[in-house]
Amino acid sequence: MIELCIGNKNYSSWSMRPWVLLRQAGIAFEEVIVRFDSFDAASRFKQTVTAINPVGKVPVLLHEGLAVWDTLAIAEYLAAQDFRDFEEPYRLQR
Ligand SMILES: N[C@@H](CCC(=O)N[C@@H](CS)C(=O)NCC(=O)O)C(=O)O
Repeated sequence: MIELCIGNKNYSSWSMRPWVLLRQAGIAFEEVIVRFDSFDAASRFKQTVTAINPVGKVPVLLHEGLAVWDTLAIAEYLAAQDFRDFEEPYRLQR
Protein backbone atom coordinates (compact mmCIF):
# COMPACT_ATOMS: atom_id res chain seq x y z
CA MET A 1 0.00 0.00 0.00
CA ILE A 2 1.10 3.54 -0.70
CA GLU A 3 1.28 5.97 2.20
CA LEU A 4 1.41 9.73 1.78
CA CYS A 5 2.69 11.73 4.73
CA ILE A 6 1.33 15.24 4.65
CA GLY A 7 1.00 18.27 6.86
CA ASN A 8 -1.98 20.47 7.53
CA LYS A 9 -4.50 20.37 4.66
CA ASN A 10 -5.37 24.05 5.06
CA TYR A 11 -1.86 25.45 5.17
CA SER A 12 0.35 22.99 3.31
CA SER A 13 -0.31 23.36 -0.40
CA TRP A 14 2.87 21.33 -0.99
CA SER A 15 1.22 18.43 0.79
CA MET A 16 -1.95 18.75 -1.24
CA ARG A 17 -0.23 18.53 -4.62
CA PRO A 18 0.57 14.79 -4.55
CA TRP A 19 -2.64 14.21 -2.58
CA VAL A 20 -4.71 15.65 -5.44
CA LEU A 21 -2.57 13.82 -8.00
CA LEU A 22 -3.17 10.44 -6.32
CA ARG A 23 -6.89 11.08 -6.02
CA GLN A 24 -7.24 12.23 -9.62
CA ALA A 25 -5.23 9.26 -10.90
CA GLY A 26 -7.48 6.90 -8.96
CA ILE A 27 -4.59 5.43 -6.98
CA ALA A 28 -5.54 4.21 -3.50
CA PHE A 29 -3.34 5.41 -0.70
CA GLU A 30 -3.26 5.84 3.03
CA GLU A 31 -3.08 9.42 4.25
CA VAL A 32 -0.77 10.01 7.20
CA ILE A 33 -1.10 13.47 8.71
CA VAL A 34 1.92 14.76 10.61
CA ARG A 35 0.65 17.72 12.57
CA PHE A 36 2.60 20.95 12.37
CA ASP A 37 3.58 22.10 15.83
CA SER A 38 6.74 23.92 14.84
CA PHE A 39 9.61 23.53 12.40
CA ASP A 40 12.22 23.59 15.20
CA ALA A 41 14.56 20.61 15.19
CA ALA A 42 13.17 19.43 18.52
CA SER A 43 9.52 19.70 17.47
CA ARG A 44 7.33 16.64 17.21
CA PHE A 45 6.78 17.40 13.50
CA LYS A 46 10.51 17.45 12.74
CA GLN A 47 11.26 14.40 14.86
CA THR A 48 8.52 12.43 13.10
CA VAL A 49 9.37 13.52 9.57
CA THR A 50 13.15 13.25 9.82
CA ALA A 51 12.68 9.61 10.82
CA ILE A 52 11.46 8.96 7.26
CA ASN A 53 12.90 11.92 5.34
CA PRO A 54 16.26 13.32 6.53
CA VAL A 55 15.40 16.70 5.00
CA GLY A 56 12.49 16.97 7.45
CA LYS A 57 9.81 18.16 5.04
CA VAL A 58 6.46 16.90 3.83
CA PRO A 59 5.01 15.57 1.61
CA VAL A 60 6.71 12.17 1.64
CA LEU A 61 5.45 9.17 -0.28
CA LEU A 62 6.22 5.74 1.15
CA HIS A 63 6.06 2.73 -1.13
CA GLU A 64 7.73 -0.67 -0.98
CA GLY A 65 10.47 0.47 1.38
CA LEU A 66 11.17 3.70 -0.50
CA ALA A 67 10.61 7.19 0.83
CA VAL A 68 10.17 9.74 -1.98
CA TRP A 69 10.00 13.40 -1.06
CA ASP A 70 9.49 16.59 -3.00
CA THR A 71 6.30 16.96 -4.95
CA LEU A 72 7.90 16.76 -8.40
CA ALA A 73 9.88 13.63 -7.48
CA ILE A 74 6.68 12.04 -6.17
CA ALA A 75 4.87 12.87 -9.42
CA GLU A 76 7.68 11.40 -11.50
CA TYR A 77 7.86 8.31 -9.32
CA LEU A 78 4.12 7.69 -9.67
CA ALA A 79 4.24 8.25 -13.43
CA ALA A 80 7.03 5.68 -13.73
CA GLN A 81 5.02 3.09 -11.76
CA ASP A 82 1.88 3.18 -13.91
CA PHE A 83 -0.40 2.01 -11.12
CA ARG A 84 -3.30 1.80 -13.54
CA ASP A 85 -2.11 -1.66 -14.50
CA PHE A 86 -2.03 -2.79 -10.87
CA GLU A 87 -4.73 -4.79 -9.17
CA GLU A 88 -6.09 -3.90 -5.74
CA PRO A 89 -5.14 -2.38 -3.35
CA TYR A 90 -3.72 0.32 -5.63
CA ARG A 91 -6.81 0.90 -7.74
CA LEU A 92 -9.60 2.87 -6.13
CA GLN A 93 -13.12 1.52 -6.46
CA ARG A 94 -15.29 4.27 -7.93
N1 LIG B 1 9.99 21.59 -2.53
C1 LIG B 1 9.27 20.84 -1.55
C2 LIG B 1 8.68 21.77 -0.51
C3 LIG B 1 8.11 21.02 0.68
C4 LIG B 1 7.88 21.94 1.85
O1 LIG B 1 8.45 23.04 1.93
N2 LIG B 1 7.06 21.47 2.80
C5 LIG B 1 6.82 22.22 4.02
C6 LIG B 1 5.38 22.05 4.47
S1 LIG B 1 4.28 22.87 3.39
C7 LIG B 1 7.66 21.69 5.15
O2 LIG B 1 7.66 20.49 5.37
N3 LIG B 1 8.38 22.58 5.83
C8 LIG B 1 9.17 22.22 6.95
C9 LIG B 1 10.36 23.12 7.10
O3 LIG B 1 10.52 24.04 6.29
O4 LIG B 1 11.14 22.87 8.01
C10 LIG B 1 8.24 19.98 -2.28
O5 LIG B 1 8.02 20.21 -3.46
O6 LIG B 1 7.67 19.05 -1.69
